[in-house]
Amino acid sequence: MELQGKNIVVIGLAKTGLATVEFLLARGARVTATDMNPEALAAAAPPGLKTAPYDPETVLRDAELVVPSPGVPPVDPILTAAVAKDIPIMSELELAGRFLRIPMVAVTGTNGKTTTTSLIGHILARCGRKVFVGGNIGAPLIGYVGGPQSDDWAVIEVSSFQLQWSELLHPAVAVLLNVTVDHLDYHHTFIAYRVAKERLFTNQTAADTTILNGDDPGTKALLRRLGTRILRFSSTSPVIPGMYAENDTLLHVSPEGEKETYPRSLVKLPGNHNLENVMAAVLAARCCGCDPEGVAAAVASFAGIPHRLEYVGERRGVSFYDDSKGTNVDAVFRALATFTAPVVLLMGGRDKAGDFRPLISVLKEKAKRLVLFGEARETIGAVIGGIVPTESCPTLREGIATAAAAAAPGDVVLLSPGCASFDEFRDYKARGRFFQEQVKALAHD
Ligand code: UMA
Repeated sequence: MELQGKNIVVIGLAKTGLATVEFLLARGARVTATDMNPEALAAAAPPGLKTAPYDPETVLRDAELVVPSPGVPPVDPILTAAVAKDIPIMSELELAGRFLRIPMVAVTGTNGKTTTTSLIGHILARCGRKVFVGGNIGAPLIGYVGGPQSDDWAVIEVSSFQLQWSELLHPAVAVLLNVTVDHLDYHHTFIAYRVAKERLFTNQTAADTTILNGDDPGTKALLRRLGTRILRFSSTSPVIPGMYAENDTLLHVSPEGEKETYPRSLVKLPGNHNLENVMAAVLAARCCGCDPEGVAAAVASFAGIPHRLEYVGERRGVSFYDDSKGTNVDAVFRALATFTAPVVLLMGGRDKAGDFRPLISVLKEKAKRLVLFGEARETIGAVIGGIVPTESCPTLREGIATAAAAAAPGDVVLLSPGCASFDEFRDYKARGRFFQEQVKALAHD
């Protein structure tokens, strides 16, 4: 793809936008950048970059290509104007994919992406492969493809936002962990969200591998459509070829019928959903040529990722868990389902048009109290408030104090917000760090 002299518009000037600008300028493109936040726009300083106000007419005047940041929704006025004017739109991932020279393992799904991506990276590295781990997990791929690309594999966490404007992306190994309702504020319908996720497989051929969740009802339709080497994983029933749980064992059966087993006890991460994430990661790592012994040792040494059901500590006999990364309803469901002790659940933040009704049964079964906080507290309260005793607090700080006071020895206090963090925090990490600091400051007795 020739970029020299091309007029390219970049929307959004945070992590992705800035890395994209740098890549494009280095390749001789004429780059105009814009951001709805005037401060971000004013702060953008790369030499040679032209900036423009957030106005479709001005920004798109000579545009030949538009690269939006992942957080820019399709209904954005500049994007809708670009569509109307037939100006091509490409996500940063799509653009980066066109310059990637090493094979890609791509991981998408509503929940578990970061854990699975990290684990695949961890296994590959422990098995002696050189690996770049990036994408939605942190470092944008565009920043990598501008460099020497000296790794064996790129393991990329892919969000539905990045797939929205993607056409030729071609992972050698593609993993779809699960699809449940999320990001309706961006995609508007569940179908549109699912379609975006499945765009990951569009360019895969018989030489490529697709790893799917055998327990996801949408997988059946995909099985009929895909012409790839398909492997499935399941925590409930045998799936061949693929990997499944049977009593204390995880069984892996290859397409050639070869069997290998892994003790279930290797998996240190809590919950059924993590068992699924581990099986998906093992399948991917085996596809990348890692040997079973190396894979087993790497899985056993993986302790999980921060803010994902992370154990924070114990205060007065109460265990505190930080699941700040649980920003949608399904994540809250999975987190709650993990515990056998009574849970005081902290939920809230900025609503993403989530449907909270699916939580009713698991709340009744697992939670002794619900503490709602932040901007979404009334919206959530209107749907599930009162299912168990419920309190409402304006901020997370007050929510934590209320939850700690309500918990008795033997209980769990779980922050699994089911919402974005942006009403009070920069991101879910800042929210998780705040929770951990507050918990550590609680009295021991
Ligand atoms: N902006 C606009 N117009 C808009 C929206 C935003 O101009 O309509 C501007 C903002 O003012 C801001 C910039 O765009 O200056 C922000 O862009 P962004 O939201 O795309 O954020 P980045 O910092 O570039 O981070 C993005 C991903 N963010 C989102 O998808 C919302 C990060 O994923 C990702 O780690 C990073 O690229 C590197 O790849 C975060 C995320 O929340 C973790 N992802 C969602 C999730 O996991 O659920 C998909």
